[in-house]
Amino acid sequence: MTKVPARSLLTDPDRPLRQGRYRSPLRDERLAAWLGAGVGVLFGACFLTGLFSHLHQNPVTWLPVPARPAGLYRITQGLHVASGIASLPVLLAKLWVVWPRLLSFPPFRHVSDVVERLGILVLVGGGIFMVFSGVANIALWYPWPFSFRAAHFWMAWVTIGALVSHVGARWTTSRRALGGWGRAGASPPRERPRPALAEADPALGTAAEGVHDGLSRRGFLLTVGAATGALTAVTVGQTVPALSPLALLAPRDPRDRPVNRTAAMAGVQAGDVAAGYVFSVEGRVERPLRLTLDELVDLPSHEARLPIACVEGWSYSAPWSGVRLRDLLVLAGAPEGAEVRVESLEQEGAFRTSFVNRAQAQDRDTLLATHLDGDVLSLDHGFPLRLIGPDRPGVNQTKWVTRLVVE
Ligand SMILES: Nc1nc2c(c(=O)[nH]1)N[C@H]1C(S)=C(S)[C@@H](COP(=O)(O)O)O[C@H]1N2
Ligand SMILES: [Mo]
Repeated sequence: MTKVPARSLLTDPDRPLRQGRYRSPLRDERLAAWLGAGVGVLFGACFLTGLFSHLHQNPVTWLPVPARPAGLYRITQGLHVASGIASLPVLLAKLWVVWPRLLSFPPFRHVSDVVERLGILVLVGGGIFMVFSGVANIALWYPWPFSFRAAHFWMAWVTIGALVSHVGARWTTSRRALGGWGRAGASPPRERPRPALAEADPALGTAAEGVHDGLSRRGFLLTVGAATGALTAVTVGQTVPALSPLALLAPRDPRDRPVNRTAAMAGVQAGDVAAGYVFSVEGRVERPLRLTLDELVDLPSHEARLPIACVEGWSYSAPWSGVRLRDLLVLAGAPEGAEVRVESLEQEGAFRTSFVNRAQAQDRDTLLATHLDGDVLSLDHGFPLRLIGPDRPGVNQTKWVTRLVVE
């Protein structure tokens, strides 16, 4: 057996990691900067909309979520899922463009190189984890022992932290590569000479080398854009009605009024509901209420067209009708500015209760609904009574409601 010295992997002309082996006119700084900007915008949008969703599910008193516009959560969460999915091809393209640089030999010249590479590892690993765990959650597939929500939330901070420090480290180079935007009197981007990574690092080629036998930079960007657009098109139909026929990769079709957790899964049985259903309003009220279903249905009913928007990205807007929450609060003599905890017949499960803040409790469209699309609710959609309110995530639209506790 011939002994191959370790370094030959990097220096032998025919070895894959040899310097300069991955020369391509596409591997230049300008393209890297463009793709980096794309990843930055998509991750940024995904992060902010994710924080908004977190705030809905983990309310804090000093920053109450608004009740209006009614479709706000539907838009932010649609954007969250779409931007997360769309970021994947852009992230992979960016990695492809810069990876010879990540493998260049010697691996680092300064301590700062090590720090930068570790940061990139966290950014890429974190980004891939975020998209993977999000998509797995959409598929209701949890191939890990930890809590999805906690891991997705904390990893988002780690990833965005790595993104911010990477942007900080690359800001000057990227701005130069993008043509000095934002500087007064800068010439238009295309006319500026483009410094190539190859100047600093022989592992990278430059567009100026004239080896234009493959894709052009524009062609490459268009391909990445098309991949991103196609992924978006086959998923975003779960929330944009006009595109629903295209939503091949979205597991649930909103036109079918999907159900994530059925009554059977939640341990709620039709028999139990029929036998002894009582609806009550308790807590900080002057006149606690106990109503049968007939008494509840005799109260004035209102109709509201409201979206139901699952955190997983699917949503639809439909006519709901039932009793206004604020009417029940008046009936029970709840104090001004009351906030409400809504409880389900469901005994266990993360979504058996939800919180309604002051603005949402007072909104004319926050209903304890008995009907959807003009029909009595089906057991799976929460019969006999479910909460539906403006600007709330699906997880907070509690089904099989049996009690309100005024706080
Ligand atoms: N009690 C209870 N209510 C619940 C849930 C649940 O698991 N238990 N799931 C929620 C979630 S995640 C969503 S998206 C909506 C979906 O409503 P639907 O099943 O009527 O479509 O119900 C919400 N209400
Ligand atoms: Mo949901």
